[in-house]
Amino acid sequence: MRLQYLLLFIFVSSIGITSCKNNSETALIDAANLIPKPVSVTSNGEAFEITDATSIYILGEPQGATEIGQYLAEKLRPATGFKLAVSNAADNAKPGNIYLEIKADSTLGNEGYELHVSKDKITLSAYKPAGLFHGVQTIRQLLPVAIESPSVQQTSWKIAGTDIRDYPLYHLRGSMLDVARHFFGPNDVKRYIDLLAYYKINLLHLHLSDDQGWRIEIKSWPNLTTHGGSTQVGGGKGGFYTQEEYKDLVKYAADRFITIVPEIDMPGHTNAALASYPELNCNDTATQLYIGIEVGFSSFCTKKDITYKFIDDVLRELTALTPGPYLHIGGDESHATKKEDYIPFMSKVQEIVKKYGKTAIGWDEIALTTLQPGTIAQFWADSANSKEAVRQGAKIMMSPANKAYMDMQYDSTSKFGLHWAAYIEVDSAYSWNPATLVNGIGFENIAGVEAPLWSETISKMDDIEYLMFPRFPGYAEIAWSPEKGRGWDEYKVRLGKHGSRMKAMGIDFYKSAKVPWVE
Ligand code: TNX
Repeated sequence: MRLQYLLLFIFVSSIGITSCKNNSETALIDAANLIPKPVSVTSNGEAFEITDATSIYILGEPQGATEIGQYLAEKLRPATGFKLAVSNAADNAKPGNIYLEIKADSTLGNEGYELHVSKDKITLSAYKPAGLFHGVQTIRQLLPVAIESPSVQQTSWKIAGTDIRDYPLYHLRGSMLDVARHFFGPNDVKRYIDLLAYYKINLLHLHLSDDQGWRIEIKSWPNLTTHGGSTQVGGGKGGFYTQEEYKDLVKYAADRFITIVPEIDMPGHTNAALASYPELNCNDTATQLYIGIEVGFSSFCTKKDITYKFIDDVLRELTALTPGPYLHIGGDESHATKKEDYIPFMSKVQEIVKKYGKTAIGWDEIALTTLQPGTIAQFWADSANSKEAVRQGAKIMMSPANKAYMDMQYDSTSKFGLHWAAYIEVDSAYSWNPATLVNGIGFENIAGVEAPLWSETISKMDDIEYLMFPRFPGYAEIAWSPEKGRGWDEYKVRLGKHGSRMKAMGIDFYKSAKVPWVE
């Protein structure tokens, strides 16, 4: 009997050991850790190790690949301590290296990529540089968690052998940061951009003006920032971006294939401007600066010519700072503007946007007006408005407040956030489909998916991270990954494994009990 047990024990444990061994390389880089989940992933059982002898080679005509090679080298440097060289190569014959290539495969689209990892080499190819950039994020996620450490770590930098082909579901994948209710300086915005880039987001919507503050320097109307930017919710000192600082942010984002969409909210949400210039008010009297969190009490004087001169100046200066195609003109919660004034106002503002060669985006109320061809309506609350936009032939940006608003509390105990739309736990944030959420708004009507973060209750980067994580990776996946194969039960396991990665990145995330966290 005893011997039988002993033999059984030896037999069982040897199965355990062999199966561990067989899986050890693949387990390292199990695709289970990737967020957003790629279109297709297969494991080939091999593993590649990055060492200090590894080079990053650009194959063929660089066409923008060199900068991405350098970005990859930079990302690998702090934790590995390796200074990987980036140079050109005629072919990928030399083993032990990483190869980047722009290739003429338009089926990958502007943002898709292919990644092949074998024991000999890593080959990352794409049709456009943005695809290479997204592929680099996949490489980062395939490496051991320690790769995100800011200091040198002693470990072997192995990547499990894999073949990935990947491209996004939605063309626009965004997040909004409200820098008006509380001001966040350029360094915070850069960190925000880095966090977006890690999850293959390509759009950063900056809410630059509201009742509590005006945050972008407009040279022709200087009081907007000197006065209108001088405070914030709760009465702090506020702040604003000079045009130089803003340009630097636009470039920082563009280097990471992220387009900044600037928003000037109007005709409501305009108290900071109304406090800065009396002539923008119907009674020619400047309002007081505002540090509360009520909405819907302010309005530009829609009947004055000076209002349109003002908006023209602002949008002209903003256009000069904006290489991207979009200007967001707000249009939400204009409860202090009569409907008969709101409609011609928003139409005129769309005309100005068009005059400057840009495409307008507006919150869903904009559908009450006649939409210019190309105008995007951002669904946040009113499905009737959004359907009306679709009826007019417009595309919708999907930001349903009860699913995608990152300023909503997780539950009643959350230390920051509001809950007017819903409590949004991590599972609820993930479990919805933009293409079926609203009857009558299907995949073909949708321009993209955006997760907004309003800042009434948050004033520091740590607070941003607490509301953003761990919900944000889920929005990135909804926007990027195929609908088929998405499901909370499978996703939560990947997210759980991702926890240590967020920790290594210094992200101060909410440890939701819904997620099986793995240390
Ligand atoms: C609604 S969403 C707003 C914002 C608030 C937000 C808070 C939208 C277009 N308007 O002004 O900051 O709720 O959740």
